[in-house]
Amino acid sequence: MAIERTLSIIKPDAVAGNHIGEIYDRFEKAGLKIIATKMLHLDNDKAGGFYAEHQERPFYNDLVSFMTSGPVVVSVLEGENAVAHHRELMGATNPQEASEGTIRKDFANSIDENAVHGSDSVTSAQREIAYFFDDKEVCPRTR
Ligand code: RTP
Ligand code: MG
Repeated sequence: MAIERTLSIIKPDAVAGNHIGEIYDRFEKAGLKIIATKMLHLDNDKAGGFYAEHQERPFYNDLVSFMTSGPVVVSVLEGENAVAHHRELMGATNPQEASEGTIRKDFANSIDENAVHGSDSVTSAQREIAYFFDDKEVCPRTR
């Protein structure tokens, strides 16, 4: 399997719930390496641009409003098959449909406030990582 990179966002509900450490623990225990990270309070332009693909969807305004409601933690994860592996750890978009033991099952309350984001393809991951990080802010392991 290929070594990939993917973008993770711990969303405002999970930051407010004090779940940053527990979510990071799941990534690390699953073998995903955190190779970049920052905490940000997104403004409308930054959050709206991130979710631009959903601009015409009925939930877009609520999504941007939620994503700007408090700080988020944005990270780059690296590992084998990282894009799909991370999505498996996250669980379904709607936490009511998420499998037992997934992040959304355990930490999310609704489809609108669902704790985490993860890139949905390698192509999206490349775009999303560049949206938040300069090359020099990404720190692959040297040991
Ligand atoms: P994300 O991008 O946040 O990782 O979530 P996702 O891939 O699982 O879902 P996506 O289809 O990309 O949707 C982005 C976010 O929009 C909200 N959403 N609401 N009410 C709805 O039908 C609906 N569909 C999507 C969710 O909060 C989702 O995370
Ligand atoms: Mg998505």
